[in-house]
Amino acid sequence: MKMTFRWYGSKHDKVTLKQIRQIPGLIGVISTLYDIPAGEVWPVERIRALKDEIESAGLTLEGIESVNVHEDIKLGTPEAEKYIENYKQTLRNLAECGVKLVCYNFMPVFDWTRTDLAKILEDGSNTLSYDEDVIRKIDPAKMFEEVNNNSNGYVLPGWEPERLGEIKRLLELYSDMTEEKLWKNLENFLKEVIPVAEECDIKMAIHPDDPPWSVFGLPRLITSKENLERFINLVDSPYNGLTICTGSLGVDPNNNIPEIIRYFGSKGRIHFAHVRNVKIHEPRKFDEVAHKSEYGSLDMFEIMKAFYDVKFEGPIRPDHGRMIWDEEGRPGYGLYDRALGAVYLNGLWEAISKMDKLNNKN
Ligand SMILES: [Mn+2]
Repeated sequence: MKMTFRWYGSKHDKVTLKQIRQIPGLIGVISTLYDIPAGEVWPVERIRALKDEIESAGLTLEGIESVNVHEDIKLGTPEAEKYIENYKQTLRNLAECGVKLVCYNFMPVFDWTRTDLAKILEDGSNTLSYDEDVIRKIDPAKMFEEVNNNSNGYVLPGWEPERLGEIKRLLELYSDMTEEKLWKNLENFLKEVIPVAEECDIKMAIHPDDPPWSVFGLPRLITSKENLERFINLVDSPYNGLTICTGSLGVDPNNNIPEIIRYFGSKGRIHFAHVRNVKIHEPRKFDEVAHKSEYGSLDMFEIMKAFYDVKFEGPIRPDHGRMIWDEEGRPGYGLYDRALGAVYLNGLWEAISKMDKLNNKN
């Protein structure tokens, strides 16, 4: 595996490439052109400039997270075709610059959803948190406003303020959307895009829905082992793969994460991994916590062992972190706690690989 860090670009991230370069064991970043709206073609010169900037800081661009899918594609409107063509062109342009991995998601309207962006934990740090009771009581547009008012001045992915006016219209458009229709639209997207990804040698890695259940009555698909299996079979190509996000899938206790990693990893369909821990307090009520196993509901040793056992060679990144040491920044994406996460995961990996070699000697 290759340990990486998510970086939003110098205009959109307080964390610098210089800081990332100094985290022990970090080799590269996962980045994006954050200001390009979903549906538009990414210009080659912009991609190249991003790559050059990262490389001159002594890091590599290990992949893109995300190239967002336009809502019209998810809705399956007549406009979808145009946006799919643009998506393909973006993949070609990325390939021209040597990009080999693209992460994306297929969640309607809302990207990841939390009900508190700065819940205070026992140790005084703060973190992202989710409580289904809040979701049940709140109007989605109101929630959208609150997220924007509490994000320390940062624009959160999927929660761009210019979308607020659109939210009501979008929810209206999705009012008769069913899971099966959404699967169909996802299949149409993949049938168009995966052959281009194959030509371009770009591994596509869908991110699970976060949280992995329906929110505000909108259908969600990438939620369980069964649905991941259905997904990879929509287009049976090694380029049609997965991002395993342990914290997204892991808040549903029915999802056995090490087993999921072993199953899809041995099929060669995991191309990217987000590794973080979550503490489930009761069904559909959880906090994001420090990476170390004892703080959450996931066994990080078992998770890293599963990646090791399937010989996972793709990029891994620590996922969201808490805000610690009085850091203020983009919720979930501060420097310190994510850096601690990266080092901890690297430590587990070193121990697992050395124990394995030791055992094989005896
Ligand atoms: Mn994730």
